[in-house]
Amino acid sequence: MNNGLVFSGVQPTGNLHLGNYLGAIKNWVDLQNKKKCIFCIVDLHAITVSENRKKLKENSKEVAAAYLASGIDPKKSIIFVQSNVTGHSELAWILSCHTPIGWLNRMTQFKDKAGKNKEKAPLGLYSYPVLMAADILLYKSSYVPVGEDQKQHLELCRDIAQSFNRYYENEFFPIPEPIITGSATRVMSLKDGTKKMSKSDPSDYSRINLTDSTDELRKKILKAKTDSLPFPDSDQNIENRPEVNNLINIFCAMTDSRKELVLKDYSGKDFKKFKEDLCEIVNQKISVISAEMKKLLEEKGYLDSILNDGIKKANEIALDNIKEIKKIISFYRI
Ligand code: AQP
Repeated sequence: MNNGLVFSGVQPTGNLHLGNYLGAIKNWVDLQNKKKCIFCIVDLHAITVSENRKKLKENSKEVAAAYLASGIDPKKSIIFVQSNVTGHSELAWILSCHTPIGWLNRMTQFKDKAGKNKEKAPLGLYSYPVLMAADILLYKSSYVPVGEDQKQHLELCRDIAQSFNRYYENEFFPIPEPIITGSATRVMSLKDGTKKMSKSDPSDYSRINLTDSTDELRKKILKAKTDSLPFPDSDQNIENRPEVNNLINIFCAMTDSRKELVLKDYSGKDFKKFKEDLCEIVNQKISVISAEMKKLLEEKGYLDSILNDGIKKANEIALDNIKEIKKIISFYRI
């Protein structure tokens, strides 16, 4: 049955960026006023990449601070750290038994992240999408707000849910719907408009971090790659200009404006003026978020108490659902 519940998460891998904010967190803030939401800090996912295994505790707190500073309200939404609710790993195993290897072989994120070293990549990186399906289905979630990059994983999650339901001839798992909204569902690197903005890009100039100072983000935006053509006056003039398109999308998403209005406002003006205005707009939002994050991280015990409360609430739902799932599978019970 569709319970209308929303589930999403971010990996505690440091350096949350504008892509995470515009592609995911910003949309969550609106959703929490309409639906019951669970926002997870997915640390089990973070350990699939060896460089991310350090500073997990600090990074988890930083993500929690980013959630709160961006406007997630712990009175309305459940906020917790994944590894504290054992149901995620338990369900991941069960679902892995309902996931043909051929489905996983199609996942492009594994191919991108494993690169040429596929044979040496950890099994966890390969089965990452099954854990993601478990995260969502553990709460029988109906909606999953994510950036465009997670669309394929969401489709797999739907296939896994259907496969389980079909096998046990019931409708236990709702088939979750992705919510991919806003003008910046895929924020691209500031240095290469064909690559997604990412925490793991070696160049810090490729992304705007939520903790960047005014100076840093100004330098990054002013240096962002564009081209020698004039500012576009229509969608047609953006074709084959991925860097320009990216900056305009960021502008639209930050100001909640329609693209045609932005194109009309800036057509005929030079990029310098547009970039100056973009610095101002991004800085207004990011400086408030980063100042609030700093305050929350310095406040002893506050984040721990929010996360503890979230863990208890998430566990209550997870334990009930795991019990039901085990009954459906008919595992032996005393
Ligand atoms: N560039 C992006 N544009 C729009 N949305 C994005 N998201 C990530 N990058 C972009 C969305 O943010 C949410 C959390 O992502 P994540 O941190 O859990 O994992 P990720 O997608 O792997 O992010 P990164 O930055 O690319 O991390 P690394 O470099 O470690 O792999 C998701 O909803 C995602 O769609």
